[in-house]
Amino acid sequence: MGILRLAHIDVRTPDLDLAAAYYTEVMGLQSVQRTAEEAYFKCWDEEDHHSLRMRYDPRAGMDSFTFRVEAEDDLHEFERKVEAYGCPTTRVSRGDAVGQGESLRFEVPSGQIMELVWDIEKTGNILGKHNPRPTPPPDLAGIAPPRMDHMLVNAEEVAEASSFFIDVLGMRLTEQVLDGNGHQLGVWLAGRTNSPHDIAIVNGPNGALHHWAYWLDDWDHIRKAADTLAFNGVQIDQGPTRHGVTRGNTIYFFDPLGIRNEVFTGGYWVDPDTEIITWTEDNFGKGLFYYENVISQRFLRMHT
Ligand code: M3P
Ligand code: FE
Repeated sequence: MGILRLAHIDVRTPDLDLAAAYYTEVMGLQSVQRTAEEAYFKCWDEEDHHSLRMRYDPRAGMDSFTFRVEAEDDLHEFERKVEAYGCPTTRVSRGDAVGQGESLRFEVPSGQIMELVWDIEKTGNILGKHNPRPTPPPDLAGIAPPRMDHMLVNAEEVAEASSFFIDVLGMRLTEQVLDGNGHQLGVWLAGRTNSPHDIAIVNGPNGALHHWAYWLDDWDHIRKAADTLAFNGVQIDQGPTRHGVTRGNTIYFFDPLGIRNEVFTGGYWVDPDTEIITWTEDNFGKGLFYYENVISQRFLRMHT
């Protein structure tokens, strides 16, 4: 049993038309379903029904984030474990959410709503399964990332949130930042992927979303993404640069309604027995942005 990977993020946006235009034309996602109140998007190489759900709400921010579990029965086991830890859970029935069956919902210790699901509607990627071409059609708009990669949430008590993800949900710690007293300021956690992180947790207000990130295949695509963002007048937050933590190449920017996005590539391959990397607070500047070695206040303090 276990947590496989990030499945989708559900967010609120005060201007659904503007957000949809940005996520399709600039980010280059595929629009899979749209009503007056909500919109569903996916990347061209994703198999699930969607990886991003947006709904209209006057206040931008995250409703919930969803991870897929390995086996159908895992929902029962996680229900027991999460309840035993002291977090009440609820079941969302098949038919109550688009693109998936029954799910388990609960509030994690840092205040975000997390959902676990096994039964996901598979609609396939853009290439198909019959003699597929190796690349997407050349005329995709915008950045067009192949898939969503990871997300980052804030927590007032990083150690408490981190132990929930590790001890209760069984995720693996890959990197951590410790303050001078040995307390965790940030943690990077992997599910069953070989990525250095599927979710990270960094000190900040409970309940907050810092960003989610899309994967790009190489560093040159990060440079092209920066060109696309600048051409479209998107506000860039940081980069293009490299993280010390994860070693990934990155650029951060804001969607038109103020939610931070990242595109990410590189990093290293994590095996189940890879040893944890530890950063000390005095080196956190390099951990964040290896070339600049700065802890930007906007980067740390802005979230939705
Ligand atoms: C990443 C990453 C913060 C660190 C962010 C790191 C907010 O986004 O992909 O490794 O302190
Ligand atoms: Fe990130």
